Amino acid sequence: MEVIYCPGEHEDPRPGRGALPPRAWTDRTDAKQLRLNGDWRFRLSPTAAVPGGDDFAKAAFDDDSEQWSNLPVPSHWVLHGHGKPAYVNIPYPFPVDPPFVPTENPTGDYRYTFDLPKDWDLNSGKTILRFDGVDSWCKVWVNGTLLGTSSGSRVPVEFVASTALRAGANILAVRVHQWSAGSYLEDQDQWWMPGIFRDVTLLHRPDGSVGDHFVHVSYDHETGAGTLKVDATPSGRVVIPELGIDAPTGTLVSVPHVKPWTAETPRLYAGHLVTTGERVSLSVGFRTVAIEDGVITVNGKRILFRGVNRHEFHPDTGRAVTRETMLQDVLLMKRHNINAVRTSHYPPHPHFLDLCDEYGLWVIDENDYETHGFEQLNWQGNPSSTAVWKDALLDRVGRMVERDKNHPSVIIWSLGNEAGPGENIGHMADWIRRRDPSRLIHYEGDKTCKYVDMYSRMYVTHAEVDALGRRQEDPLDDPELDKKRRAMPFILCEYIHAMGNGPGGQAEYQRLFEKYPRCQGGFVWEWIDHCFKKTTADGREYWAYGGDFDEEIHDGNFIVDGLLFPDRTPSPGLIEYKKVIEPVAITYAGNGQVSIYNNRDFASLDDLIFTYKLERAGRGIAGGPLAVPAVGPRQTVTVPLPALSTTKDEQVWTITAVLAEDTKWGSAGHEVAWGQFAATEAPHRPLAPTLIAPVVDKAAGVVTVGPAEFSIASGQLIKLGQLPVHGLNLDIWRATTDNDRGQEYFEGTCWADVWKEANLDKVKHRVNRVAVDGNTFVVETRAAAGSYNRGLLTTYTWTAVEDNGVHLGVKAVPDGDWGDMVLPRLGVRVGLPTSLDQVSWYGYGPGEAYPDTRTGVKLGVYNLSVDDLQTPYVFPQENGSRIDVRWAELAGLSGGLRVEGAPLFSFAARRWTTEQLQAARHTTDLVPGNQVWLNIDYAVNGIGTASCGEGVLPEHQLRVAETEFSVILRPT
Ligand code: IPT
Repeated sequence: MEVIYCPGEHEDPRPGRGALPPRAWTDRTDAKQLRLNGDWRFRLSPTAAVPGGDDFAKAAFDDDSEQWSNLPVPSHWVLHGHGKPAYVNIPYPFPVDPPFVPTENPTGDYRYTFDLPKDWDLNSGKTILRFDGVDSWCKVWVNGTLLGTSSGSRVPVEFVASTALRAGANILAVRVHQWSAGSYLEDQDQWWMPGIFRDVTLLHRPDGSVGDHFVHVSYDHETGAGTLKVDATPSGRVVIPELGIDAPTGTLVSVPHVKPWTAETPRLYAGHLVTTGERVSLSVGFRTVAIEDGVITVNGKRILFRGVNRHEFHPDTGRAVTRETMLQDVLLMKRHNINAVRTSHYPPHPHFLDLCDEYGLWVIDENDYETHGFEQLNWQGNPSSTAVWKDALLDRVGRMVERDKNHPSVIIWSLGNEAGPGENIGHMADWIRRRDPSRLIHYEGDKTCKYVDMYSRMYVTHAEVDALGRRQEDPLDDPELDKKRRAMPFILCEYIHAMGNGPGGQAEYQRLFEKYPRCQGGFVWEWIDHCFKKTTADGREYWAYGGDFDEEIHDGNFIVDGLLFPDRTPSPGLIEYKKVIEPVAITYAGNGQVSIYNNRDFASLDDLIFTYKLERAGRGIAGGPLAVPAVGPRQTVTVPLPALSTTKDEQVWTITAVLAEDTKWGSAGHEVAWGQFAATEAPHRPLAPTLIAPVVDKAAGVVTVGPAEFSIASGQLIKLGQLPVHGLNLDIWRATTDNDRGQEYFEGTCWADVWKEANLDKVKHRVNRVAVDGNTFVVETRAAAGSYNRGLLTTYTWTAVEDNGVHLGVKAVPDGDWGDMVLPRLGVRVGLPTSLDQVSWYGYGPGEAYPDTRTGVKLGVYNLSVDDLQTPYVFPQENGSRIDVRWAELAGLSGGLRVEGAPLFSFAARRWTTEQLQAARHTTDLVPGNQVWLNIDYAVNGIGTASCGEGVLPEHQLRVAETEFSVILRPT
């Protein structure tokens, strides 16, 4: 047999060939650099075996044929009309046969012609070609000379290009395979998107230029002194003018007084490293990371992570994100009180870390490593435990550490995500410990914490976090390991899953982090929805998710789980998170005083100014600055509030803390924290009935109660004043949320399934009796779902009240066997004319809120259109409910409706029915109908975070029980 083709080197599990050893990354140097980003020539082939072999790499190759077109670099070719992106969460999209990948292996050939600048000196030093990210495997030639190969999509690779280059025009050729042995190591929950997706740069390395440099720092919080040692090859001098440092590399320099770097006070000292051939800029941040008494400390203080997991994503460009987008992310994080990022699940573009240094964010830098798909094979053959992968794993973790080691923001190295257990995890940890003992090591998959420095988990329930806080977790079999793990700090590397409406239960987690020193906070899963724009046949845009690109295997909308919508608009979940993690706790201290607690770990509150506002029945009556004395980290002050005049109305204090001056990340006046509490509560005074009896007109078949007109036959409200009203009935259904549908990861109840099985979405209303009873009109019904004997005996009692109103009392009494059912909602729904398109209310807002997602909303008077009341979740679901509303008015061109609580209600208004909302798969499926549907709720069920995590906590569940509630309706 003569073998004439054998697939390929891209299936070799070992690291690529020909690369230079990894080193610290910087683009701040006086050595010449040439970005090779731009329009490249590109050809896509369906398999790795491309006809013509490597011919395309030859300088003389003709790339003008019709197979070739232009493609921007950096980019993913699947976002430029060559194939499609594909989303899978856990399983591999190809057969698991490591290290082999399918023959069907989209392969991109790239060619780029560039002129070497005239002053580029090829005769001295070296010229290096660097790729910052190529997904997933590449082979590189310059002018037909092979430089090497690389795997490891999100770590850089450098090749020496000097001898292959020539003055004038040069041709760079790159072959990229979508699938390679490395794909087995890159099974992250994200879109599969191949291509050269980060910068390509040519670097001149003059003789005597810096090969590698390592900035070692420390800070002694007791003395205020710092140390600095910069190791470099070759040696040179380190100059930090501001500190008077001008010292040889390799020497330990003590600085008696230095300002430390923290995420709250990101003090950097500018300087440079000078060798005979190069001058590299340095940004030095002095800090010491440690574990002391079982907690993670920086500069001697326990820190608390208020974090997010950030994937790199932009809806137009995928993981090829611009520096503007990186900055936008950092600004959004800072403006929402976020202080930490886990770079899930790979090292980000290196510039992002420069921004974290500069703006102040704690970083867990994560290795580009996940093998989650092996879980369903019981981790058999898993690279973490298979010797053949050891070198590849050491290679990629090394490329991360070497690249990022000079960032003060990086305080923790993470070995990867969801890659099971195994000794290769230990090899990576050992290597890091030897190379960089100044930082901590994280890996959630090391369940026994054999190799890591902290106990990390994901999606743990509140109850378990509480136990962990007390160091009362279930023991490990091995007593030694158990002792070690129990003494460790605890973090949630992922928690509160921001999928769809929610996540609920955030405030309850935060309380645990603040209660137990061991619990050092967590990282929300995740920062942004990963969706691409698509257009319907009639030209309307929507956000596409898994399955929208004809993927054979996909995980649907599980990729739509961010605190930001795909266009980076903050979701209600982010507004909630901002409030839950705010760095100042402002609460009522009693006796007309407000308590102000500085919840920061390092900084004072000197950058903030405080104001107060007093509102009466939602209208501002007083306000002004509030003088707050200096308050150090973790200290409290109490401040008197101005004197109050008494009134019969509800009065509310709102105290806000805003930036006093413009900062790098926010303008003066930006709200950082706030507190709101009652000044005087309004006693609830029931309205006096008018004592006007209902008027019965049997001939016309109607009954009139004050402004309300009813049908005798159906008992239904048909008119309110001049306003036609449609189908006011008890309503217990909501379009299920991702969290209602959840419990995939936790054992527990998936309420959406229980509700559907119980037909709660198909409630029928039977009228038992329509009666006039003194001054009231009474309609007795039984609201019940098909197929079962359970129902709610529902009585509507209507009474005319003063000022042309009608009081509706609803009593719902469970009938039949409800078990321990929870209801989606309990209230009434009514159809109104579409002209009622403006809503104002006095209650919490301006955004939506549910019982367990209501921390971020404030009591006030708000106005929004019906359209703007909707939260446009990418996957349509229940949304837009406003909580604890005192009154709401729907108005339009002609006539309107006012609803008054007796005392409180929740409401939602939308131009489609709940049934349409339930059926929709994309926002474009929601088409306004001929009614505005108003839900007036006594209560709604909580939200929870069961799409991946814990369900609704018992105190936020709406249990079936006998219930009475009332509202007053008035035509306006
Ligand atoms: C966890 C993953 O680490 C993360 O990448 C993401 O997939 C998240 O879940 C859900 O969106 S793993 C899960 C089994 C808890």
